[in-house]
Amino acid sequence: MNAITNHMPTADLQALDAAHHMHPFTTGDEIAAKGARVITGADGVMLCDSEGNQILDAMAGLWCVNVGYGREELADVAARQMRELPYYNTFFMTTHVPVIALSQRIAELAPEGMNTVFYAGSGSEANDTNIRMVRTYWDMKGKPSKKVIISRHNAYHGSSVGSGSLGGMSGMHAQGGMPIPDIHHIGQPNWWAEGGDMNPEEFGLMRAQELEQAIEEMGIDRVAAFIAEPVQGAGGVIVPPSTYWPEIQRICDKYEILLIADEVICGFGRTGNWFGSTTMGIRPDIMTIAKGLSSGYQPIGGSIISDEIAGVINSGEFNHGYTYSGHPVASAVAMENLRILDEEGIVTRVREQTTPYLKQKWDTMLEHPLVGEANLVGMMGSLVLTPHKESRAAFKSDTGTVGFICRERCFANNLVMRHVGDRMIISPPLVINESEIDTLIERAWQSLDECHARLKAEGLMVAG
Ligand code: PXG
Repeated sequence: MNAITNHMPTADLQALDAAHHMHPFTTGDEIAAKGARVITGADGVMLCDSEGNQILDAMAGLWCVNVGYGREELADVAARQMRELPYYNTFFMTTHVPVIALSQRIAELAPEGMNTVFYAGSGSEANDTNIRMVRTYWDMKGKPSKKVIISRHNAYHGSSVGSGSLGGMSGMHAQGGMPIPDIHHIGQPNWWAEGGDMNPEEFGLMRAQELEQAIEEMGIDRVAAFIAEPVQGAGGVIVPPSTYWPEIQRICDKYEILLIADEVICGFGRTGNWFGSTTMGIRPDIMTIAKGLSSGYQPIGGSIISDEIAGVINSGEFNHGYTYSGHPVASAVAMENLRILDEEGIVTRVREQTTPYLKQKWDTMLEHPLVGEANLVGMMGSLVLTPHKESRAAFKSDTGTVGFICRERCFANNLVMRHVGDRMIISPPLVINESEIDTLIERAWQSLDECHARLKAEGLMVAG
């Protein structure tokens, strides 16, 4: 067997990759025909590929590399922990120091009354835990009929059978027998696409009240919980109107259903606070965490649980857990990542400096002829592309055609800015500085210009 290294020709690496590696959310034949981009290294906010390109990663990997790439401290902690105790489980009445330390630290950072963590290896696993946790909670409270979890169309909560069912992605539900029973979806607070003639505040209220209608229709004796991302991420960075979350909180309180905030993207500084729930002013009973918890340096996720739920679940045996629940290396790396976020004042800087700076630049993108709406909450933003701003029109071409062209232009200009349908989204590392933000905006503007020119040339600048 020959060693495969960074020094091999890109085409050889691509051929081997296509021959033996099936990629997530990818058409295998397409990747085989075009070849994957081979990322060979990264530092700060920049990626390097096998062709020597320096690419600004405005997605922080997959919304996760909050402290940026190349942090030696995280590598050192991982190596140290691997030497001391590379693995032990947290089943069968055992524990270890990294998981104790991390749990205590998360309890300090979490909102009041949330002091317990159940660990998983990812956000998907954590949301699977949540499904079983809330149903078991109500069972143990003598209300076994409370099983339904209400979620939203176009939500993303993971890709396992349970979490993918919670999510509201129709393309995912079409494959592999999802959703599982007793998951119900209501509308999303996407005013641009679905608000019609209402103003954003009226629309936000209307969408929140769909929760109340669903509870009334199904009966309160059947509904266990509502789950939502404080700001939808993978759905396209959809920022809810200001009326949305207060109304959702009112309804959860009134009917005493559990509120699960999926903080997998919003957590750990992304919105300018430790949790998106703080930014949105909500009081969840469970928070799903992953991604920024370790800045993606190790796979780790979990559920932060209210004292009330922990008290009930702890009174019996919860028959649930993963081999890697509370993995010592992942826990130690997460702990060090939280230290960096805290001691370097990264979360505060996002709130007080970086967000205002990026927002002022991001808003200028509205002057671009393609951009109808520019949203930003902390370090997550979206641009809605449109052929006609005043009527908030969608393109006549299939949804995503224009977004895909724009993403291709971004890639060509050494910028990772993703598309979701015809929305362009960013979620850069939280450590991005002002001159890097300037570069991001320059490359985004250039890419939009090139995209616009191509749409005009191909007759695609047409409303549908
Ligand atoms: N909840 C939310 C809100 C997420 O964004 C998950 C749960 C699942 O986490 P894991 O660790 O199981 O992937 C996520 C993940 C995209 C993209 O294309 C987004 C995610 C994952 C992969 C791709 O935007 N989010």
